[in-house]
Amino acid sequence: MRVIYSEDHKLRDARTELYAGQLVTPFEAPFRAEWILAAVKEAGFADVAAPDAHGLEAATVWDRWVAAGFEGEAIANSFPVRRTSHRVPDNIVGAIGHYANAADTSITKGSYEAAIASMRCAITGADWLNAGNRFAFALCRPPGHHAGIDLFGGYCFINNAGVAAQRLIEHGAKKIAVLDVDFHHGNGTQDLFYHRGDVFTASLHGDPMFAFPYFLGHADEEGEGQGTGSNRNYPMPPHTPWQVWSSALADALARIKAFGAEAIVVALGVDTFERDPISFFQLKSEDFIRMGEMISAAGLPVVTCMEGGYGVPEIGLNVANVLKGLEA
Ligand code: Q9C
Ligand code: ZN
Repeated sequence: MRVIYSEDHKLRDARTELYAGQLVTPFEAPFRAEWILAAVKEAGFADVAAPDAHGLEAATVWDRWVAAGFEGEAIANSFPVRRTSHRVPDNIVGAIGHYANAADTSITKGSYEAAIASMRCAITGADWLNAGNRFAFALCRPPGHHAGIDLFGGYCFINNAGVAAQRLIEHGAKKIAVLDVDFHHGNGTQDLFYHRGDVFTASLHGDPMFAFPYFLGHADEEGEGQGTGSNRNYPMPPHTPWQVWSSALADALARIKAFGAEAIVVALGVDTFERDPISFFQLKSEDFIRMGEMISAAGLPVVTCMEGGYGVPEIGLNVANVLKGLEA
């Protein structure tokens, strides 16, 4: 298992998240990656490498926000919804609303650089598989699975797992699967590949009737056009325990095998943990070992990209347990 980690994640250190009608300290904060890195090292995963360099174009959002004279962090508050135009406004407030799918995620100085570093971890992880290795863990932060083709939100800016899948395809793979086990539906990843037949996307998550991202993730979303049949959603109700969750995982893995995937990109959130502060499943720390074992039993190369998992010290242990299960 190679672990890919960049210190540049620390450049994403927002002060504000719009949550429960207040600006709170973000759940998605630098300590997460530090705790996870420490725990995976502690568990014996010592092969930690920095990501390779991959393109960085200049981003202008933060500069435009500052130039507008605003003192707070850049938070979208107006959105193109039903019966509106989809032109991109010149005004920076309108422009960020155009590209946002949620108002929870503030943009700050350094957020873009951190998002690029996170994406680089995913690309480098995919390349570790491209070089013939079986397992990589891209310790991506900020996360990515809520970022759509042209949308940010849900703490995500660039869809790291999607980029990894594309990297594997561009290296010659004909079929790849993205398996999203984060508590939240992988709406961004679903968006990226919804019309494509070469990338199978599966997501196990809190039912969007009750959980973020609310507007996507239902069981009847199966893909369209060339992608018909290549998206699978497993929405589950509050208090779902491992016994139920794992039968959804078994079904997803069977479909990934039937699809003929040559590798799996795992979008790994450990916010399915019973004490996660913003989620409602009931997985226990030892369940994450079983999760890794089940995924490993598919017999495919696996690049794991870090997604969510918040607040509690166990996030590190839970991630290390998945990696242990994968290698068992
Ligand atoms: N009461 C990821 O796990 N806020 N993003 C939800 C719940 C947004 C989660 C509020 C959660 C985004 C990568
Ligand atoms: Zn999540």
